[in-house]
Amino acid sequence: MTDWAQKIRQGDARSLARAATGVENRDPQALGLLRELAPYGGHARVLGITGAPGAGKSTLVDALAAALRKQGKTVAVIAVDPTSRVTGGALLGDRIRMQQHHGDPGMFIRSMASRGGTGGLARATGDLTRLMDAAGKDFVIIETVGVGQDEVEIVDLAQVTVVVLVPGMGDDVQAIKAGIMEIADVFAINKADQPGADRVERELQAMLSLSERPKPAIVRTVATEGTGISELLDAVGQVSGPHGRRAQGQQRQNSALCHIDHLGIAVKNLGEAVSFYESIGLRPAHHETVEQEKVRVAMLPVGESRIELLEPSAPDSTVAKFLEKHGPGLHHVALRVPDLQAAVERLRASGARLLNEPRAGAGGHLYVFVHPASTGGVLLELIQENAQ
Ligand SMILES: Nc1nc2c(ncn2[C@@H]2O[C@H](COP(=O)(O)OP(=O)(O)OP(=O)(O)O)[C@@H](O)[C@H]2O)c(=O)[nH]1
Ligand SMILES: [Mg+2]
Repeated sequence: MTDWAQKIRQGDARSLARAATGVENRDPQALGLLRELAPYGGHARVLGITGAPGAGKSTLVDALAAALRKQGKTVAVIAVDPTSRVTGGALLGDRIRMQQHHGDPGMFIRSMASRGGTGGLARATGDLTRLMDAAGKDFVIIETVGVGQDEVEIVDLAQVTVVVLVPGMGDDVQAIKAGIMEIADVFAINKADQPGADRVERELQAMLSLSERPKPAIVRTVATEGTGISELLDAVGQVSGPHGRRAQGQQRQNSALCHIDHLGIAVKNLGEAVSFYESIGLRPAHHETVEQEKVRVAMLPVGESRIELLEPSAPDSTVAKFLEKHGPGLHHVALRVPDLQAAVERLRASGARLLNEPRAGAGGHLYVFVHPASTGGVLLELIQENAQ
């Protein structure tokens, strides 16, 4: 691991700030660092906070971050302004916030304004989010104004999206972009200290009653006073926790589409191994010798999956080397995925180590191997059946 990456993993705030700037500027060295750190990611909860200009998003993010810090959680805040409407005032506000948290190594705050280009901001936000995740931050909070396409993309990064509404919007609730309404997992009615909170809530309820999807929670907040913040965090937890709506939906979707195709087990003696599995009721569906891999194979169906017993047919086969190094045991796990090319692209983006380009095996299936260093210690084979 490079020195830079090591420092970031150790929580060095200065190294992280330098990396964030490099990533924003698409500096090749920083992007290399991002790839190097990718295997450490995947732990952070990513929250999106979106809403109209001046709704109190920054104040709310501040209050959320402070509450999380009190719980001992580390937090990164990314404030994004895709509309280029950032005035001196808004930037000044963000600067004051940064001073408040100055010196707290568990807190990282970065503001990004559009530089006139389109699309680039969503990408930079994604990269910055991955950097913060890999650096070990428990929460990444992304603040963005809910107006355009960029924000919808930015909010796509979030596991949970909070849409901030305020009293006085009245009928304007109807006018809020349908796209933004659709992405809300939780609604915060902020500035609930001002008249009209009841009315916005009624409008919102009425609008949600027309929708088919599960009802998002509605939480009233007064961000300036810290009121409703713990309720908001609870509502967010309901969505993103292991039993949350979002998590369950994704799990169902993923587990329906992916299957364990087979478990590959390296053995010294195929005959002995087969007779063991026969003694617990399994039967080999077929035997073969794969010349290319220098390996003899017995496939034993187990429900929808199989156990693949592998015995080297030559001393220089990879399985023989595996046996020498590790002894007999689990050699690889093979997952069947619906779209191998898409999986490969996601793996590449996250910096995973692929051992080969996707290639076609006998029978027309596509497969790729992923190095154990990226998968938690076991060689992973990804397979797509019937890939024409
Ligand atoms: N009365 C009241 N004022 C609030 C509340 N929350 C925020 N404000 C005020 O609303 C103003 C805008 O707050 P910000 O947090 O900067 O709003 P924002 O949505 O981040 O604004 P932009 O980033 O410019 O879109 C500030 O003056 C806040 O002090 C609240 O709950 N009640
Ligand atoms: Mg703001």
